[in-house]
Amino acid sequence: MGILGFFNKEKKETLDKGLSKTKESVFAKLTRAIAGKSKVDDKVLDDLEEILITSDVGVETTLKVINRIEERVSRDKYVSTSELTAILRDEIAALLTENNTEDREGFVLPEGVKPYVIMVVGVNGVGKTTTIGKLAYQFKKAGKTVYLGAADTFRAAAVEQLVIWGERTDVSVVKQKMGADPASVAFDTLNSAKANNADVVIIDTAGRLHNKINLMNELTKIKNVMKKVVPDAPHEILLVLDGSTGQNAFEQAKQFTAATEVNALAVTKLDGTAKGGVVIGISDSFRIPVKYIGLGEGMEDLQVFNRKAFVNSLFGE
Ligand SMILES: Nc1nc2c(ncn2[C@@H]2O[C@H](COP(=O)(O)OP(=O)(O)OP(=O)(O)O)[C@@H](O)[C@H]2O)c(=O)[nH]1
Ligand SMILES: [Mg+2]
Repeated sequence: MGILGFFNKEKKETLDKGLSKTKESVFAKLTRAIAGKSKVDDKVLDDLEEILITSDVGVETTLKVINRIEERVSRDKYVSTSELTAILRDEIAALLTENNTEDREGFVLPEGVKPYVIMVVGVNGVGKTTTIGKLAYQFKKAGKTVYLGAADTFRAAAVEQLVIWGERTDVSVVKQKMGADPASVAFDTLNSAKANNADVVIIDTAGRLHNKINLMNELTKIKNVMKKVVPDAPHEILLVLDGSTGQNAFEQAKQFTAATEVNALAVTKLDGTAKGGVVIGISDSFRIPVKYIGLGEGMEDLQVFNRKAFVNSLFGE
């Protein structure tokens, strides 16, 4: 087994397929930038900077990557353009893994925390409910007892959508009527979960309220009510970001992390977009780890984010 031993073939295929648009776009630009050139010079580096920025890596992260490559070029004197993708891959992987936290292997819950409570937040349409369904599937598959709480009571369809995911994955869903108090739904969910000795609770929340202040106040209220049942809940506040919105996802991450105690990120919809580079920028720019990536609408299309696997998939191994 290599470093990616746990990362099986099927998962790699989903990742490669999901990232293919981003990869094609980056490579097309790279090919153009180095056409007719044999050596990495200032012009190539300038073009590379532009490629990374237009691939949604973000300015700050791009500059770090360029600096690293510049250092390497000045150290090695002659760097051929044919080495450029390999160098990019190595330097981006090194940058992302520098802050030495290990990538997790698989959908694992911390030991001794029961129920482990995950509150899922994010603006409307980013993929919260779908991500919850996919997580429910994975935890259930791992033999865990899962409870879902339909605390997005803003729309009737939201509750139904979660109920469908509950049926599909064969896990319990706690709900009330549309318009019910979301905090009350969360309270009920935690009580049921506790009474049934559940391993994990995932709370869905509304992404759309009358305004941003309302939304943040409501999230705070849900959090506080949950503590009455499980004092250290929520253990995880998972912010879901739509990767296909590129820099917008970045902005949302900034706003949410400033307003709530988000401690995990999920970046969805990386399939079908050329903006997958945004994961590199987000992973580098926020202290909060990108925990999951969404690569499709199916149950199996959520992966635990692995920085090396991601960069390898994007720039070839
Ligand atoms: N292609 C693709 N589609 C996704 C992914 N994740 C979610 N979606 C789709 O995005 C749409 C919105 O997803 P939801 O899960 O309903 O989003 P939400 O954040 O719960 O939305 P609200 O409840 O309205 O706030 C759905 O059509 C999903 O199937 C993904 O990783 N890839
Ligand atoms: Mg939803």
